[in-house]
Amino acid sequence: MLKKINVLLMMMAIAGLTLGFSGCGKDTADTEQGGSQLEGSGTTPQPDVEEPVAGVKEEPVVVEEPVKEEPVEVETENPVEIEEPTNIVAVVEAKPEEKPVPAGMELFKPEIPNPAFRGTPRNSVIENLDKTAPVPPQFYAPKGTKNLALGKTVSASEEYCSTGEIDMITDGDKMGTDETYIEMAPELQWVQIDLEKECEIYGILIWHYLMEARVYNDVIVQVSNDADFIDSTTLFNNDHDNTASELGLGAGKDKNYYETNNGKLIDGKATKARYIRLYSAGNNNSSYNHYVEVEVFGI
Ligand SMILES: [Ca+2]
Ligand SMILES: [Ca+2]
Repeated sequence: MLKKINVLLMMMAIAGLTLGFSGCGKDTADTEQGGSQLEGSGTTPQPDVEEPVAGVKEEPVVVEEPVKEEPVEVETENPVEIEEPTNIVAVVEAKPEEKPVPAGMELFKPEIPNPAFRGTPRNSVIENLDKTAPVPPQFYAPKGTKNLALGKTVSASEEYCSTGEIDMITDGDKMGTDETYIEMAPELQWVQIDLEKECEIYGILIWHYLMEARVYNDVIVQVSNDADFIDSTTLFNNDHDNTASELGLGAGKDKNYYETNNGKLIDGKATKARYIRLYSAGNNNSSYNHYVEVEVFGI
């Protein structure tokens, strides 16, 4: 009997211990949890986060695009231009636009025909050649200046042309076709335009031939008030070797040149004259002489 009571007491004691340990475990867990809360609030304070209020829409936050700054171009003073290698050795003269306009003058830019070269350029050795790149003609002249040669009478050193008619030189047609040029006899020949009265001449523009780049020999341009040119003014003379010595002008100081659709502009130098005479002595392709158009600008 006593033995049963002891066993019963022992069982009760064990049950009591088990219950006691369970309670201690719960207490320990609570203590650890509270410890971590203190630790968090003590070292890194959390920002107050506003809870969204039901029914109130938050305004969308507009994020501005970053402004891209344009790259700043830095201007360099006196930029150095590297010229392409070229066989053109002469210096191109300053264009009239780059100079102040003379009082009472206007800049004239005569109309030029379209380029009309055909075939392969001829490879000729030309003495006394102007290697300046051809540029469209332009010059200063008084207001009212116009082409006085248009439709005017033309005479020549020979009465008939082998191709075309002599008055085609002043008919205003300067297209580069087979029908627009005249062909005159070989060697030194001349054509002459009568302006019908004395005029002040500022520019003489010549197209000999448009379908091939040619150099015409002994291009001599004179003006006069005398139809026979006994007393005359020479405005251009590229007979550098004086092969046209029969004219008694001596060697010319102007250069030979390749003629393009820009024609050849001769400075009239405001010379007062009624007649214009133009010489030539064949070209680098043939001994024949040709003209498409001659314009005489003046008042
Ligand atoms: Ca013509
Ligand atoms: Ca010559």
